[in-house]
Order: sequence, then structure tokens, then C-alpha cells
Amino acid sequence: DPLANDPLANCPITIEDDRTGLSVETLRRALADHLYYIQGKLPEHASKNDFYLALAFVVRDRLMPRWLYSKKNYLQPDTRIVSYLSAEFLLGPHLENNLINLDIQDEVRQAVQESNLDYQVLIDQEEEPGLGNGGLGRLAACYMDSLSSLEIPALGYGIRYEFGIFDQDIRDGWQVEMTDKWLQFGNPWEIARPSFAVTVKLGGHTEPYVDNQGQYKVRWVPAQIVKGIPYDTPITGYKVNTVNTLRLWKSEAPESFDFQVFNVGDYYGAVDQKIVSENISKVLYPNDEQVQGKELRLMQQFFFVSCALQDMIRIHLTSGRRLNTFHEKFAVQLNDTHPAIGVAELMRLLIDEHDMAWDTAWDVTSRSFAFTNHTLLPEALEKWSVDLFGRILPRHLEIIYEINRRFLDQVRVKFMGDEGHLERLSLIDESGHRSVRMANLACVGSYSINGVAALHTELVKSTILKDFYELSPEKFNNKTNGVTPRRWMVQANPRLTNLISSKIGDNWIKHLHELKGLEQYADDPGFRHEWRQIKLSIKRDLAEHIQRRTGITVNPESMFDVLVKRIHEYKRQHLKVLHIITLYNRIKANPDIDLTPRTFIFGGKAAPGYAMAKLMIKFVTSVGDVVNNDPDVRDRLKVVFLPDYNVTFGQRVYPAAELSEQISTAGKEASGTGNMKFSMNGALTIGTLDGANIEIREEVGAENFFLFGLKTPEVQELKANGYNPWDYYDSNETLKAVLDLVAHGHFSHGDPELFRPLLDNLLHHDPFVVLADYQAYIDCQDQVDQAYRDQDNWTRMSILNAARTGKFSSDRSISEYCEDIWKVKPLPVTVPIYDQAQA
Ligand code: CJB
Repeated sequence: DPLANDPLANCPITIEDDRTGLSVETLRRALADHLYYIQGKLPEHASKNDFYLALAFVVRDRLMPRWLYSKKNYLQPDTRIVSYLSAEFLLGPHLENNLINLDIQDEVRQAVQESNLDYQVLIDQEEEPGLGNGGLGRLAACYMDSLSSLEIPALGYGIRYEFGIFDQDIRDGWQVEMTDKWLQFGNPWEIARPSFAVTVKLGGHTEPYVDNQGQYKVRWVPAQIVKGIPYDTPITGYKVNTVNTLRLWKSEAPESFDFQVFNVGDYYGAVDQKIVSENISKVLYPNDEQVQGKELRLMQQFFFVSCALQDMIRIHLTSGRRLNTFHEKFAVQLNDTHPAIGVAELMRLLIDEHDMAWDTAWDVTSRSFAFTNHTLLPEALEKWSVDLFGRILPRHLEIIYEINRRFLDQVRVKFMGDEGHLERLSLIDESGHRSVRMANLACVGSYSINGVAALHTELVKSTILKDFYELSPEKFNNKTNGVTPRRWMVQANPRLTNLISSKIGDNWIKHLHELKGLEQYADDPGFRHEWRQIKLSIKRDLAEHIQRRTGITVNPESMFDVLVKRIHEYKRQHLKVLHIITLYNRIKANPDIDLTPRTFIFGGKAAPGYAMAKLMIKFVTSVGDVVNNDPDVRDRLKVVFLPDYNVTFGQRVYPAAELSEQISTAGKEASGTGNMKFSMNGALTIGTLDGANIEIREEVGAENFFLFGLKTPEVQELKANGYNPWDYYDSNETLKAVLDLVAHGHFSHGDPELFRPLLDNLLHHDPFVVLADYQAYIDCQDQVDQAYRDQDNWTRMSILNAARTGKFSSDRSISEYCEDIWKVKPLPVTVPIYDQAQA
């Protein structure tokens, strides 16, 4: 019994303790205590941040018993664990989320107030960990939340980037990037675990040798060794004892100085080595769905995956089991191809370091991994040149060649004489410069391959992974994305949450399908009125925020029409701008025209090297400058680009939105998850038949959704027949007027050059068929305009949207992953002090 040696066993904690107690008085005392003893500050000398940190530690104490007993569960020999490998986790602020999950928000609010502090100020003080670019990283965060809330033992593994996604500022209408120094004032939510540090090899060469059993083996002689230090963050579940762990790795030099180099006098050389090691976890690559093929990025991927797999092996062995059952202990999910090197690394660890035979190792490996694809964009497909790969990971290249040799032998049997199949399925792209195809490695090494929305999965099967689908159709399945209602409703929208709960109770927070109960109130005038009042009050708050942040005055009574997401040509922010200019032209032609006043709110970051995306931001802000200040417009249209879109910003904007813009080219947006957050919060969607929009429309009803645009096969057909965007320009007077106005420099102080790259691209290439969808979009927006005039019916549609979004809870997605892919069941955590209290 491990507790026999536990010094705490004879002085057990109780729920009345200062470190666990939940009464307002205990919380208040704990806050003062932490300020004094942890921050080392007297109240009169304490900064906002000191108070925030003190409060964060008060909350951390209160989740600690649950966290410790959840960890203890991992080590039980037959606990099956989900291991979620992701290069990104876009968590958002922790404090309020943890208050909600621990169900202590009211008590803490009161304790804070009794300490003469402002609750909201402390909440706003938290610097969010922006360890992701966009949808993919945020999905990982929602999934971690649902895993805990569903009481599934799970570990998230990733990188503790010292600098996360850059902070965005807008200067003179252009994006300016600033370093995200999220750690500078301390991070109370992480605990370093240096005792679980591992080492990771890089570079060098391999050499054959015969071990003392006479076995032929290969030894990897690295050029460099780095140390991975794990930092653990607790992931609480909603009103359950489960607190899972997100384990993020920081890279360090094995010793702070290389003494050998130091001793021969190369002091600077020794420090150099340390800098190289620390660089690995220094900064998140800010590209979304666009690979850069940089050596450091490959090192990052290998670094965290190797750390994670070594950690899992340690856990498995500690739980008293042998490595040939690794796949029974862990279900390892690859979040896109970023961690796909894990397939080769697990093989290496099993064979080279744990003496397993190839066939056994392959059996274990290929029963451990499952792979999620998140995009069809060709520029996001990860390929590493064989040269670069071999330089960093020489042993892995050999292993990949061997996996490939065996795999292609099977392919040959299946597709006899068909060279095309062999070429396309091979892990090595032999055309031109040879490269390693990470998606192929992920497919061969995984027992499950899934897409993230119904349409996307079908397109995965029929396009980018068609050959793998023909080879192993049984591996393929769909898991439509979801988002956590705890953060995206309860935390982001407390007013709507309270209204909903006052009608149908609060079970919906765990069982989102129960929102269906709201349907019966959709025709209730009193309920509609309350619904509308809440939306208005949230819009007022956002209007104030917009004023503070941008100096632009917007009318809270106008329609809030919102487009927030990464800036990408396929997401078509420029189509939205063309709509705004169209309305502007109508006003200029007829200043007394009757149109629904709108506030257009944009947000999103552009990859620093993506010139067209950055120009699109300038396009939005420049059109805004003209429209917002033209007296003829009479404030009926306002265009706002709110800087620095992140999780905190999302929590502010989704609840205030009335129209959600989901206007990607059909077939390009794998799923989208913002679309779900809007709908849950009662916004109506204008969208194409793309990604999860299709399923949202199915759920909320076609009559409560504004659909427009070409469908996926129509886009394909149009392009196959030689799409000529110029034809649309030529034959459409309004479109021509809009583009000509831009070309003449109306939005660029007369400069016809500024937006020329954007216009040239639209008129001569238009890869995302913006011009082909223009008229359909304008017509559909005119319907939106009309619909908004009937506020009663609009509110009805808004209620029905929220009521019918049950499917889009990440709890549903995660339950499906558990059932179909991971084969793992909930394991409630027993925490002695809480169980005693309940008994
Ligand atoms: N996605 O955010 C990213 N980054 C990538 O590199 C590839 C895909 C997004 O993933 C989300 C989660 O699955 C999807 O909802 C979204 O459509 C996709 O663009």
C-alpha cells in the first residue's frame, strides 16, 4: 500500500481545511493568506496581478485533491487512457472556467467582494495561453474539457511554447505582430515536474552493432541531446471529480553548460548549445493550414512526440504492465499530421530501446494510433525533404523506409501491377525532390482515420486519401466537431444561460440536447422579449468595448453581423467586403434608401508571411474608414475590425452576434467550430453548404438558416470547365461598379495600386470563386435584411437556433470518439474527502 509511507496519511485533509474549504469565509481567508505567503505582498502594495495570482492559487488548491486522485487513477494497471497528441492547445483563460467547473463561482464572487476587490477585474487580469493558431488548437481545448466532464482518463501532450500566437495590433489599418509574453507575470496554472524529465536525441548518424544476446541491432548516435521538462496543467471537468492533465514540454539543454566545451575554453560555444536546445519550445509557428517546412518545426514535432511517448511508456511500466500491451493502456490520437512522427518514434523506442521484435512492435504501434485529418488544402499537407529529415532523424528515416517496404509489398498484392497506386500510397514521394509524406505515415500507422464533418470525411475518402480508403475502407469514419457549452455558453454568456436555466433547469449544460426544451418557448411573447433584451444588453457591452478599443461608435440597435476567424482566402473575408461596398454604393446612389442598419464586425489574425491575407485586413479597415465617415451613410453602416481575435475576444463576441458569417468556398472548410458557437448563442447563420454548416442547417431547419452559393460539385465543375472570373465582372453591373470603385482608389486615398494584387487575383484567378458566388451572396443578404425587419420572427428563429444545437456539444463528439475509436469508458474518480463529506 503506497499510502503506508505517506506522511500525510496520519493527518488527512478535510473539506473544512483552509486549503479546501468552500465557505465564503474560508475563501476570503485563503485569498489573504496567498497574497501574504505566496505573493509576498501586503494588500496596500499588491498589484492587480498579485490579487489575480492569489485568487488563482486559492482555486488551484481547491481542485488539487481531485487532480491528485485523478492522476492516481492513471497508474491503475487496467485504466485505459486517451492520449491526445497535439502541437496546439488553445485553452483560453482558466480562472473563471475552473470556478464554473468546480461550482464555486458564487462563493468566490462573494469572497472577492468582501475583500473589497472587483471580481471582473481579477478575471480580466489573466493572460490567456494562446498556444494555438485557430480551429485546430481550440478543438483540442474543447476536447480536453469534454474528456474531463465525461470522466474519461485522458492526458493531453503538447509543447509549452514560451511565446504563443502573436498579439495583433492594427496600425494605419495594417496588422502588426507583437510577441506574446504570456508567461512574463507568472503562470499559476502549471506545475513543473522536473523529476519526469526525459531526453530527446537529434541529428547524428546510426550504426549497426551486435548486442550481448548476439542480436543484430542499430544504435542512434545523436549530434545533440535535449532535455524535455514536463509542465502540468489541470483540466477540470464540469461538476465531476475528474481533473485530467495537460502535459506540455519545455526544451532545455541537458546541463546548463557543456562542461567539456567549457573546459577547453569555448565558453560562448557552450552557451550556444544551450540556446539551440531552448529554441525548440521557444515559439509557436503562426501559420494556419500552410506548412513552412522549417527544420525547427520538425524538431518541435519530434521533440514533444518523443517526450510524450517516453512518458506513456514510463506510466505503462509503472502501472505494472509489459510493453506488448501498450495499446491496451493507451489510445493515442494524432491531431492532424503534426505528431505523425510518433508512428516511427514508437517503433524506435520499442525496437531499439526496449528490445522488441519488429513484428510485435508493429502490432503494438498500429493498434495504438488513430489519426484525425483537419483539412483538404494542399498547402497544408506536411512533407519533409528526405535530406532534411535524414539530417535530423536519421534512425527514423531508416524505420520509415522499412515500414514502407513492408507496406508496399502488401499494396502490390492488393493492386497487382498497378504502379499508380504504389506511387501514391508510398510514404516517400519520389517525384522530383524526394520527401516523406506525413499523412501517409499517419494512415499506415493508424487503426482509425477520421474527418471532422460529414462532407469533409466524404471528401477525404474521395480525394486526398482516396487510395488509402480503397485499401482500408474499414479504417475511415466521421467525427463531426463540437464545442464545449461550458466555455461557449455558461462562461461566455451568463445572461442567456440564466434565462435558459430558469425555464428548463440546468441539465442542458451536461446534456446539450435538452436545449430542445426551449422550442416550446419560441412562440411565447414574454420569453421572446426577454431573449431579445438579453441580446441587446450584450450588444451594448460590446459597443462600449468597440468604442474603447477602436474609437468607433456603433449603434447597439443595428444588426450585429460578425465574421471572426483566421484570415484566409478560402474563408473569403473579401466576399464580405464586396457586400459592404455594394450596400455603400446603393446608399451613394440613393441616400434615402431604406436598409437595415448594420454593424459589420471583423476579427482574425493573418499569418505574418501571408501577404494576401494581410492585404485583406487592410482592405477591411480601409473600406471601414471611408464608409464609417461618409455623411451620406448616416451611421447606417459601420465597419469594425477588432484587433487581436483570441479566445477571450471570442467569449465577448459570439454572444453579441445576430448574424454569423460562414461563407467559405464549398468544399474548403473542413468543419468550422465558430459556426457552432454562434448558433448556440442565438445568431442566425448565412453560409455556404460547407463543413459543419451543412449539419447545422439540418439541425436548426432550412427555414432558420440563410443558404447561398455554389455547392461542392458545382465548384468542381465550374473549375473543370475553365472558370473565368472576368465573365462575372463583365456581365454584372453592380459587381463591376464595386470592383471599379476599389480599382480607382476610392478606399485608398486615390491610390490605384494598393489593392491591385487583390483585384488582379479576383479578376484573373479567383481560386476560391468569390466572383461566381457574389450575386447569390448579395441576394441572400437582401433576404437577411428583410427578415431582420420582423424582429419577432427573427427572435423566434434565434431561439430555435439555440434550441437545436445539441448535436454540436463536444461531449457528443468525444462520446463518439470513445465509443467508436478509443474503446474507453468513463472512470469516476473517488476523492476521499469529498466521499466522506457526502457519506
Ligand atoms: N484547421 O485550424 C486548423 N488548422 C489546420 O492546420 C488545419 C485545419 C481547422 O481545424 C478545425 C478543427 O477541426 C476545423 O473546424 C476547421 O475547418 C479547420 O480549418
